[in-house]
Order: sequence, then structure tokens, then C-alpha cells
Amino acid sequence: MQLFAVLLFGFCQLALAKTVVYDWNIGWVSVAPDGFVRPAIGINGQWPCPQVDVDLGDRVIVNVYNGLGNQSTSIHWHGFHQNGTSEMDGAVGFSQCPIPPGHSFTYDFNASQAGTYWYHSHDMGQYPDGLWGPLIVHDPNPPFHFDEEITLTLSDWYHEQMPDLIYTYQSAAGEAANGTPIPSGGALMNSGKDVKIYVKPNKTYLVHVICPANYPGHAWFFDQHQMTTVEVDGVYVEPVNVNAGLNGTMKTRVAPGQRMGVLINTKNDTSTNYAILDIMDVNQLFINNGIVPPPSDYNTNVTGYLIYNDSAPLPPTPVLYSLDDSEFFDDLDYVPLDREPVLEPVDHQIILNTNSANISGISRFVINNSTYLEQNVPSLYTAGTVGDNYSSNPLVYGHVNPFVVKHNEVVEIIINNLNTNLHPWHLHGHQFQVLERTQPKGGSWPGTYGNYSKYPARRDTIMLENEGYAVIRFRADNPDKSPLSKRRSMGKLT
Ligand SMILES: [Cu+2]
Repeated sequence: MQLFAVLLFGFCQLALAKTVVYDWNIGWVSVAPDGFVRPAIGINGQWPCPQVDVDLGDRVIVNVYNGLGNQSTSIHWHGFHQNGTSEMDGAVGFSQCPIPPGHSFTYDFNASQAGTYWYHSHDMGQYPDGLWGPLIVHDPNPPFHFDEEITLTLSDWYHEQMPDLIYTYQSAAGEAANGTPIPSGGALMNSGKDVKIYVKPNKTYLVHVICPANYPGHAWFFDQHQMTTVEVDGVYVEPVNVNAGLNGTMKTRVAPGQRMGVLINTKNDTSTNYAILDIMDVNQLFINNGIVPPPSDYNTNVTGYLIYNDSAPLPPTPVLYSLDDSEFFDDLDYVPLDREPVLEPVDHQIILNTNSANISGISRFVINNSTYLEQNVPSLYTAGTVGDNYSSNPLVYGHVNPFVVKHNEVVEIIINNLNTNLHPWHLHGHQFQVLERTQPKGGSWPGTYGNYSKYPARRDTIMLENEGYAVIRFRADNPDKSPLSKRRSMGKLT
């Protein structure tokens, strides 16, 4: 009987899976989310780019035509492991060549993970010019109840286009003139300001929170609504009320690239509307860059509204007085619902000392004193063409800080952030367990372990504190080589 049930389940999965096909023309559109008109990169003439909704098990085919005219492009499916389809990962220089203007590329992969993801250009630091969107994989049997779904994206916005910003970030003249530019358009919520999200009373909403930010992390909350996290970066977690601490006022935050699934219960009473506050990380934007106090005329906040009643007044913006670490739920406290035990023993340890360095007058980020230079031949092509004798030799991959690991090894990565600012890290192709992460100025890894959970938090993107370290582990179960990419932070594209 048990065997029969398993077979039947397998059959149902097959029967329900469908193929979803999108035809996308990537092109420039004129937008003004904060009132300032500028070109942005949209899809089929639309910006913000569309949300992709698929069901678990679907085959997803996206025919991408690059209609930009003046720039190459690609699409990365952030958080998707692409196990068996690494060539669909969309990371230029790693898994594919850039799609030139006037050319097409077809992405074809399976949505084999449920939860909250996003897609974005993975070419030339291009996505903050607009080429990103939510990617939600619906689970037919989620381990929690909800009635409705909402998506909430938290990002930063610039009046300058990325090629100009990159020049500022990464040229001696540009750096001298402007250093690290702060987001001139401030923060955006769902790609706008004062966004209204309409809700019904007495419902449970599953809120897909995505941080497609360019530079700073974000802190956010629904005013006077308790938030229960049920998913983090596509990993179901034991439901936890993240506001419970500090007498119900604890806040939560997301780093660039991170996502959360959060449940909120709407109120009975529809006479009042409530604010949704998002604030960009003041420490990251100003304080850790030596700009103390932060400029009083720069608004780090954006407000949205949960609308119960369109004819009721909008509430005043709540004030967040501090961004002290103790005000926030620690994402290491999430317990994966599957209670995957800590991976051990470690087969392969990698220690990354990361910092910025001045190379020929340009500030670049370095790993173990070596910067990343994008290769003309994508690393995956190199791995597939040099032959077995050479593919394990890091030298064949060029200036990309390669570490070659064996299939199914338990890999531990120690990341020492020697830099004076926070930095998010994202691993393609895997989720990693986070055993430890220090507070700001927690120092480098001392060579011994502190206390860590038997069932560590697991995710695909983590924020490292300034002058601190993290210990992460994963099983190298995705046989094509996966890059640990340093997400852009402080605007350095390394
Ligand atoms: Cu990714």
C-alpha cells in the first residue's frame, strides 16, 4: 500500500507539471518611479519587469531577445540550483557569453524548488537599471496555510545609469570625484514610492519579500501587524514571529539578493490603513564609510501602505529611531523545517580573506589578494572543454579565484570580511548552512569554532558584518562548477 501511494504520488507530479513559455524582448523604456524621468530596462515594453509565477515541477522556457541596441545582457534565476542545467544559470563569464544586441538566447530549465526567488540580468552589473523581477514558485502543498499572496520588493534607485555608476565606482577619476555614490533616487518599494497594497480583512497573507537592491541592505516592517517568517531564500523554516522580541517591536531585514516568505494576518476592522516602512541600511550607506552623522537632507526611507479602506486617510509614516543590530531578528536563528543536521565532517575547507585594495589607482575587491577579472571564455565552457586532466587545475580558469571541489564533498567556507563595511555573499547552485556569523568588528576566524546550531539556518545569500567573519557549509552536490559570487557592494563589481 505504501509503495502504491508513492507511485501514485510520482504519477500525479508528472501529470500536473506543465511547460510555461515566455517570449521576452529586452528593451529600453522611459520611467519615473520617483518623478525623475530616465531610461530603464524593461521587458516587452513593460517596467517594472513582470513577476513570473510558476508551479513546482513546471518546465520553464524563456526566449530572450536582446532589443537594447547598445548593451549586451543575460538573465540569472537567483536561487535556482540549475542542477543538471548549469548552462542555464545566466551568469556571464561563468555559464554563458553575453547575449549581444539583436541576438537571442533560450533559457530552458525546471522549477524544482518552491518559494520566493527573483530573476535579474547577470551581465556588467546591469540589473539596477531595471532588468529584474520576482520569480515565485508555487507549492501545491505548502507546510502552512494562507489565503492570499502579496509581493514586496525593496530596492535602491539611481538617476544615473549603471555604466556611469561603474565608472564612478571603478576608475581613479570617478572615485576621486564621487567615491561610492549613494542612491540618488532613494529607496523604492515595489518599484515606486507611496505604493498602496490593497488587503481584505481577516485573511492570512503570504508576503514574498525580495531585496533586489544594488548596494544597501534594507530593514522593513508592517506597522502594527505581527510577521511570521515561514520561508527564507526558498528554504521552509519553522514558523517564527520575528517581531516577538523587544516587546513585539523587533524588526527584520534583508540583504541584497535575499528573500523571505512572511505571513501576516489582516485585522477585522477596516476603518484604518497601515504603513509599511522600508529603510536602507544607514550603517552601510554612511556610517561605515566615515560619513557621521549621515546627511540630514537624505531620505533613506520609503513608505507603502496596507489599504483596508480606500476612503480612510493614510497613516503617518512610522519612525525607526535606530538600526542597532540588537533591534533585528538574527537570521541565524531560523531553523529549516527539514532540520537538516549540520554537515560534517568537513572534507574541504576554503578560507577567503576579502577586502578592498588599490590596484593601479582603482579600488577593487580582492579575495586572498586577488581580484576577479571576467573571462572571455565562461568557466563552465573551460571546465567542459579542457579535458579531465586539466579541469581540476585552477590555473586553466584564469583570473577568477577558482577553487575546485570534488563531487559530494562537504565544503566549508570561512569568509573573513576585512573591509570596514557590510558585504552580502551569494552562492550559485546551492544553499549553504550558516554555522556562525560575527557581530560587526568580530574579527577574523580564530581557527576554532564557536557554538552553532545542530540544525543551522540554510540560505543562498548572507550578509557579512564589517570586519567580521562567517562560517558556511554546503555539500558540493551540483556537479558542474558553481561560482561563489561576491554580490556587488560598495559598488565594486568583483
Ligand atoms: Cu544567484
